[in-house]
Amino acid sequence: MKLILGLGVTGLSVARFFIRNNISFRIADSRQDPPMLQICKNENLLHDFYFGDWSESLLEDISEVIISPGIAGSESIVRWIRAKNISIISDIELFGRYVKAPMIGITGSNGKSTVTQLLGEMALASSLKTYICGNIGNPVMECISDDAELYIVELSSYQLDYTNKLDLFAGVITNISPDHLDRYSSYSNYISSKLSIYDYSMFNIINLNEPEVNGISGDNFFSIEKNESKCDFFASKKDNFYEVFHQSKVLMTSDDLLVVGKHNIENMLASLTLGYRFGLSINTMKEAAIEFKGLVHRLEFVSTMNQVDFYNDSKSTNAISTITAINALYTKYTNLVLILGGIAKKEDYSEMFKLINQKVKTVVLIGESSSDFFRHIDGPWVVISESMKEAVEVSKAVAESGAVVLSPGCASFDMFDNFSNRGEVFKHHVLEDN
Ligand code: UMA
Ligand code: ADP
Repeated sequence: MKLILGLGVTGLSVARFFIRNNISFRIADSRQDPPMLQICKNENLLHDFYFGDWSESLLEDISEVIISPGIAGSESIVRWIRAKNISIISDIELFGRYVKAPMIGITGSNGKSTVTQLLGEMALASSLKTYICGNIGNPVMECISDDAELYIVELSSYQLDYTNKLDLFAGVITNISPDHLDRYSSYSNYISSKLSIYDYSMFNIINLNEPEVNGISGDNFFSIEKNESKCDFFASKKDNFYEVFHQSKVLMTSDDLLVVGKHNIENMLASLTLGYRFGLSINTMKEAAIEFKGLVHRLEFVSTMNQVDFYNDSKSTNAISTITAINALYTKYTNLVLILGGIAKKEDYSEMFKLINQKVKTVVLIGESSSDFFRHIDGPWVVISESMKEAVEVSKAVAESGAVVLSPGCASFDMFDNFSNRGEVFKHHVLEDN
């Protein structure tokens, strides 16, 4: 019998698959009332189940465990599984056993979802029956389909940690910077987790700007301003914009795009290189890139009100993504207001504070990290707000002819359900007196 551990969206997708395929399973979650419980009841998926503190008896008669990515390897249940030598796999590995169409995998610290979505739009524009799935929020086990021609799968390090076998047509690491360090005993373990994608890829796609992938033998390469001759796609800054080259010819410039910032050029290069390796037409990819509006909550343009532009970058949950947002905006706006804070990650925020102190006019702090962050801000006007509503009101009052960006650099769970709830609340308050 199989054991599904965790009843979030991953556990639910695996349970549905097992029911459809007459595979017997037990399902367990350490929470008394896990998020997908009611749906499971409605769909009659619960036959052998247990909710509450982990117990070793859950492992009786179990031949394999399919574990949800949110359950850390340090949990007692994982230690018991390992001690008993029971096979433990991710939903991704399970998925790989059943799919027939090629898979492209995308991991990295930032930009995974953007690259996954953009490549997906390029493939869809090429009329391929494409499934965009994985950590992006669409569990892979919901996407198995006989008519699929391509799966584009976002892979988190958590999913890679529980994956032992997988056949990817191509894989990429967008970039690597410290993240999730509460889950890893060291930064180098986190890096190894990311690098493991290349163990499963037939073609390794390499970002030459990322030093951590230097030792990996690559098949296709991209970069901004580095090793042009080696690159399939390359970007270079000219005046105030970037030119994107394919085989020494300018394919497009950043001014052709709806998304902003150098990081989105990096994401574009990753998607183009993966698509090129897969055989998508350059022109179709270019058209899809030009039409790409970006993802919600990632430096998403919300509205212009009273000559102030508002951006929602709620998906920024680490220092580097806030640095990225400031870098993308400060040249355009001299009056930049930043809404920052939440649950700080166990990482070094000093570079972020350095940039904030140089480039941001006003910082509005929210959440648990407020008093700690307050001590590091020296230069901008800084105010602590108790709620998102208050933070938006303060920002509106000071942002004259400039921009307000919510780019928290922190997790959201002190004040919100998740990053998307945080972004929606922000947008609601931005638009409420409109
Ligand atoms: N949990 C328990 N007890 C359990 C099981 C889970 O307390 O028995 C907790 C976990 O510690 C975690 C939360 O519940 O805090 C959710 O974990 P989960 O594994 O049940 O999550 P799912 O609902 O299955 O969603 C997961 C991914 N979540 C995580 O990796 C935490 C989703 O990524 C992903 O979209 C989904 O599978 C589909 O593949 C979210 C995420 O935050 C968006 N990912 C991290 C990131 O992008 O940085 C890695
Ligand atoms: P991920 O799926 O890896 O979390 P997203 O595409 O969802 O990545 O973006 C998450 C955050 O990182 C957003 O704040 C976004 O603006 C920022 N970001 C996106 N792409 C990059 C990149 N290539 N480098 C740095 N930051 C990025």
